[in-house]
Amino acid sequence: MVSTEDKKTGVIDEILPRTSSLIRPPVANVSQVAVVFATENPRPNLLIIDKFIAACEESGLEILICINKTDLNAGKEYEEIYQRAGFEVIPLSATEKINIKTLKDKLKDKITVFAGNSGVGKSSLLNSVFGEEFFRTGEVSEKVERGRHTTRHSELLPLPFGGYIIDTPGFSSFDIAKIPPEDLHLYFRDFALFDTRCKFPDCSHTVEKGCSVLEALQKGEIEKTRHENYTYLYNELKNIKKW
Ligand SMILES: Nc1nc2c(ncn2[C@@H]2O[C@H](COP(=O)(O)OP(=O)(O)OP(=O)(O)O)[C@@H](O)[C@H]2O)c(=O)[nH]1
Ligand SMILES: [Mg+2]
Ligand SMILES: [Zn+2]
Repeated sequence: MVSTEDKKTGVIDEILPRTSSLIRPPVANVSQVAVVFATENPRPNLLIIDKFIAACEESGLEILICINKTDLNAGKEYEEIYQRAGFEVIPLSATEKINIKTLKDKLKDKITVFAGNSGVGKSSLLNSVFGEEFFRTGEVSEKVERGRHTTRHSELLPLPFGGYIIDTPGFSSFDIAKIPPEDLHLYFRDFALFDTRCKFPDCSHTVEKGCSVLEALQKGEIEKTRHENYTYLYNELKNIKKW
């Protein structure tokens, strides 16, 4: 008889539950996502960022906003948008080693996946965290301000001070197609104070006159870009559903 060992086949004893999952990047059991973008080169696309954040919220992940390349442009406006929306924000510079200590403190004892467009400096930030050139980094093409997808696989590495990090290849799009449009507002944490107060039971919080989310927007209590991106994504999800 041939043993399992000889046949080089394995037996699955147990399938552990996945505490969190993301469609892209393909990693499981992550406790936190560091959403990385650069203030410049490449400029941030807040629609893609808000879409990614919504998908992370839906997965129940902790979110850390990492604003890199603040040596090129301070990017205070981005810091304000996400701080006011209720996120933890760290302004960083991998090259000038700005706030790396703060980043390290936030990574300690957690499994953090680094996600963000190609060229924003995810691998560079991680090299600063390790204090060594662990990860290969690549230039950003000047002409199109696009990264070169230097990191090709997701890599999990233990941190010397506790916890794990996962460097991922840059992404340019992220799928939130599984979120029903009527649930999308739940994944915009800055709407939470207002959507519960909305007097319309089936409100989309996009155009309805008298909607409390729109009133908060008008009073400046919700960031304009956040609501704009919410509306765009809401309509996108609605159109997907029709097909
Ligand atoms: N000025 C400046 N440049 C930076 C900073 N961080 C990274 N860079 C540069 O940006 C380029 C891209 O950095 P990477 O770390 O390779 O970016 P990435 O996000 O890992 O890119 P992918 O692996 O393609 O997803 C490199 O030329 C880095 O030297 C920063 O804080 N300031
Ligand atoms: Mg990389
Ligand atoms: Zn409403």
